[in-house]
Amino acid sequence: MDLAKRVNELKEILNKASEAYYVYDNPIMEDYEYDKLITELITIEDANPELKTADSPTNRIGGEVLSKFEKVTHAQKMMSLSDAFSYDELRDFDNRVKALAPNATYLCELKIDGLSVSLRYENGYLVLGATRGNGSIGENITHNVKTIKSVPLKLKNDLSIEVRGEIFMPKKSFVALNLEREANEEELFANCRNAAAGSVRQLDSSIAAKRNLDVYLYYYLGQNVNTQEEALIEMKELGFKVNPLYKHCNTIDDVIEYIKDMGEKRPDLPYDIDGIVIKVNEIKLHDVIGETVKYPKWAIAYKFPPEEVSTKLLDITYQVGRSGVITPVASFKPVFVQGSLISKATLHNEDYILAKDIHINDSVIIRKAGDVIPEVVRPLVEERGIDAIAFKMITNCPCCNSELVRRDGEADYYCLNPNCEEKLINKLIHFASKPAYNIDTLGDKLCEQLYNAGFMKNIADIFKLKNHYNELIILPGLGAKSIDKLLDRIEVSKNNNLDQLLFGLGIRHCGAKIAKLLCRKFKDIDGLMSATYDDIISIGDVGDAIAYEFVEYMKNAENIALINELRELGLNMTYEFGEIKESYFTSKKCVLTGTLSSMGRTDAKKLIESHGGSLTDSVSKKTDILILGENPGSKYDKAKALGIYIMNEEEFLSKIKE
Ligand code: 3BA
Repeated sequence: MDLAKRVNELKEILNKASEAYYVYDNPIMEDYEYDKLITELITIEDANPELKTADSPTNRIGGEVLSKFEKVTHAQKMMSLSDAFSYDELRDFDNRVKALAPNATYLCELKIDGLSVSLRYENGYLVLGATRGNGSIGENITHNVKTIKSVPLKLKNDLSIEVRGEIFMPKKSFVALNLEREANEEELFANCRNAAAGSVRQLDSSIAAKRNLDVYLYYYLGQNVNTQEEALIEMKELGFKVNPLYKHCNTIDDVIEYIKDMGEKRPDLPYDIDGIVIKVNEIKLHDVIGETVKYPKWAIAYKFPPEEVSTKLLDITYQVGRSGVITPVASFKPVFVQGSLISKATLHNEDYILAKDIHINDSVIIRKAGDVIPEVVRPLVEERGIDAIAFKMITNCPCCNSELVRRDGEADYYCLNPNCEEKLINKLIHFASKPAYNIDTLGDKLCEQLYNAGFMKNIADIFKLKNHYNELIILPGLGAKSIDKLLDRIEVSKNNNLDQLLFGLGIRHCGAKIAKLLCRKFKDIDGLMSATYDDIISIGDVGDAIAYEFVEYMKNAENIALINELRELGLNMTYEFGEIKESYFTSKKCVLTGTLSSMGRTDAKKLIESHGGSLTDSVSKKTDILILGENPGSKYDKAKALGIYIMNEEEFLSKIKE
């Protein structure tokens, strides 16, 4: 076969599929098909590097690591925008514009809360992605820009052009990223913009590749277009992603109408916006109106006030985390902020509350940081009444009453009682949670209930619940069916990989990522238990606080006893490197319908993948096997109609074990 021809074919199909999915939000290919074709392309390119071109979709995978950022001088200065915070200021802007250009009309766009980027194409190929920097000089971030799926690597025409726009992270991706960072004990991003900026300011492009960044373009440099609206349409035709919610307005009253309308839509948009950009639509009028050294006088940004609501702070309560850390929490009269009802917000620690001078019974201003996490902005000191109670940090644990300690140089207080019940419950909750041992039928509430009922005091007890079957099925809210499901899931979970167990133990500073690194190095539980401080430090990516805590944990007699008990209970104690087994499922495309009693969908997918198969969402001619769970959906009918092999759960499990 002519490889060069095949490479061209693959590039064309894959780039088209990606454009349909990421730019037009209109998928034309199944994920597994895409994965199959890209794997083929990677294989050919690896064997024949001369066939890899700049527009190959394999460039998006990332992996290029720079030693420093290169400076880039912008061909045309990237200006900034002047701000308006009120409709009056907008009317002033309109008057200034009309004095110089009486016939001007306006093109209004959403102001995406991300970071500006400039993209340069030469002969149709993307050659440069650069940050705004100080407007004159930015940084070369081409390696990261190439990982953004909606950025065309090659244009349909062989044009040499520059376009500018905003890189952003969708709200959902931001929330998911922070959840993952929390599980890994990494610092959280405050909002979508910081998360996007933090992702493109990385020397290693494989980080940006994982971050689900996106881009909207809004500025088309020096081309033959007459209006901003034409520029947007033209960019869209060239294959760039352009935000569709722009509007052409003839008068400033129409502009204000549009702003109000978008203000209402704002909470429901899948990305953050911080305002509306208003531009004179007629490009020939831009020179007439002019610019200052910093910003064009033909455009302005109306900034939305962040939605802040006042409510009454009813109480400050305290949570005891699994490590014993005490977190003060504000409880206030429930209020709606940007679309959701909230009644609690973390107050972090003593210093935070004292610095903000928050009193109980104060009226407080609440807002959502980064549009998601509720935050107490400040108290309304001027409205403080005689019922206000100054804050004083508690001295004893709210749960077990033991005296709290604040270590030198730390802001947090800790409860050091190893038997503090709230701490024990939170340890169990952490162990069962998704990023740890992932026992999805054992949620927070059930952990608490089983702890309080006396059946589950520590991690080992989870695996002994089956000895209490008759007592468990009569607990309030439970029953034989839910207990069967719970016990099944617990049994299956014993095969989990060792890093999940290690993370689940909740060793101080040992997040999910560190647990993986340690397992990779020491391979099994005996290796981990006998690792010395120096062995751990020699990994390189593990710091000395972690090494110290880890060795201390493994020296402690109670911890050793717990681990030995878990071993006897049959939990997997070796680290699997994720090799793929040759099996019945090798290269088979499976689809699951309904629910399995022995595992959730995520585990079924992992299991099938580790046996060489794949699990996809929808049935097609190419599906090999339909796995039939309880309460199947329409996939069952479709599979029958297509004559696809159907297997029930029992057969699935026995084939896996073969
Ligand atoms: N339009 C940001 N600047 C924008 C081209 C001008 C402009 C923005 C904009 C100056 C957004 C300043 C940084 C910059 C490209 C300069 C937008 C947005 N238009 N829709 C008028 O959505 N955030 N930002 N970026 N050149």
